[in-house]
Amino acid sequence: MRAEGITEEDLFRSLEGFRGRDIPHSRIFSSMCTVPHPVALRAHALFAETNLGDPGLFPGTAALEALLVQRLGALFHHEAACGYATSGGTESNIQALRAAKVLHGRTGGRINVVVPASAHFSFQKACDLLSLEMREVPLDAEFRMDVESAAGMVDGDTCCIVAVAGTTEYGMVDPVPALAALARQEDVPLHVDAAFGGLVIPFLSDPLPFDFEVPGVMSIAVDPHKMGMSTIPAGCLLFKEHKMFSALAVETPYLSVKQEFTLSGTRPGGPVVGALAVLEYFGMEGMQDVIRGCMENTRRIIEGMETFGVMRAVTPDVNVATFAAAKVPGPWRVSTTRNGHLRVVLMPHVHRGMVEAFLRDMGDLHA
Ligand code: 0PR
Repeated sequence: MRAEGITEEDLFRSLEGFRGRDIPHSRIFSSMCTVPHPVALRAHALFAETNLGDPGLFPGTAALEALLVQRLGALFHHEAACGYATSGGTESNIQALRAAKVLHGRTGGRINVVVPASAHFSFQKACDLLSLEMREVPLDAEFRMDVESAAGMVDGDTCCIVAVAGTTEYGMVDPVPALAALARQEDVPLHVDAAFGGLVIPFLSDPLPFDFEVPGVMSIAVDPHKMGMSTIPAGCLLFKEHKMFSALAVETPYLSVKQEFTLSGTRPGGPVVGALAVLEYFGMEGMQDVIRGCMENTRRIIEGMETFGVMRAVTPDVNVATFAAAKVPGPWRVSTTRNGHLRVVLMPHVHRGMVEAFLRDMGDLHA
C-alpha cells in the first residue's frame, strides 16, 4: 500500500498508461473474446453493484439471470432448461462434470469421462479437481471426434461423454447425434461444450444439430463473453433436467436462499445482465446478421489466403479459420494450433476492412 493516496487524476493517468500497453482489438485475430457491445457495457454499468451470490437481496437481477437461462434454453430447443450464469466455459465444464460424477455414484473403479482430443484444456482442470480419468478420443481427418473410437472407450465407470460444438482450435462441430445415441445406449449424459459455437450455430442458415433437440444431450456450456458480445465474465451452464442441476446443490444456511448451485459464491450481476441485454437488443434477426458477417469474413479470409498458396487446414463449421503454417506480418496477432496450423478467429470486431488489410499485408509478404 502507498502510505498516502494519490489524486484521481494521477491515478487514471497511470492506469491509462498501462491500458495503452494492451494490444488494440483492431489487430487481434487470435481471440475468442471481442469488443463488448455498447448495450452490454451500459447494462453492466447499471448492475455493477449487484451480487447474484445473494439473490434474495437482488431479486431484480436474479430474475434477469433466470430470463437469460430461459432465452438460451429456448434458443437450444428446450425452454424449460435450468441452469445458471457462470464465469465462463471453464466453470461450466467443471460443473457439468461435477453433476455427472455425483449422479453416477460409486462404482468401485476410477470414474472416467470420454472427451474428444480437441477438448479445451478446461476439461483437464475439471478432471484434476474431480479426480476423474480423462479418456481422449482421437479425431477424424476433419478434426471431429471419432464416434467408433469413443464407443470403444466408454465403460461402466464412465460418468459422461463430452462433445464440442465449435472447437477452440479448428471451429468444428462434433457429430452430436451419433455421440448422443451412444450416450443413451450407455446410459450416460452427453455434455456439449458450445462455449464458442453456442452463439454461432443457431444463427447459421443451415445449423448442425448440437443442442437439446438431440435426445441424450443433457447439458450445454455456452459463453456470452465469446460470440455473445457481452462483458467478461459471462458464461452459462444449462441442463435439460432439474435432476442433474440439483446434483450441484449445497445448503447455504445463513443466506437469503437455502441452496446454492454455483461454483463461485459472490457473483457479478453486471456481465450477466450485459449478456441478456445483447440478446434482447439484437433478437434472432440481429444475431443472424452478425453471424452472417462473421461467416462471410471467414470464407473471404480462406479464399484470400489460398490465392497466396496458404491453404486451409479444414473448412470450418464456425468462424475459426486455420491454415498451413505461414509467416504473418508483424502488427497482426494470430495464433498457432497444437498441430502447428496458423489460426485466426473472425470475431465481430474483425470487420471486413481488417480482413482486407490483413490480406494485403499477407500478399506483400507472400505474393
Ligand atoms: N470451451 C471452449 C470450446 C473454449 O474455446 C474455451 C475458451 C473454453 C471452453 C473455456 O472458456 P473460458 O476461457 O471462458 O473459461 N477458449 C479460448 C481459448 O482458450 C479462450 C480465449 C479467449 C483465449 C480469448 C484467448 C483469448 O484472447 O483459446
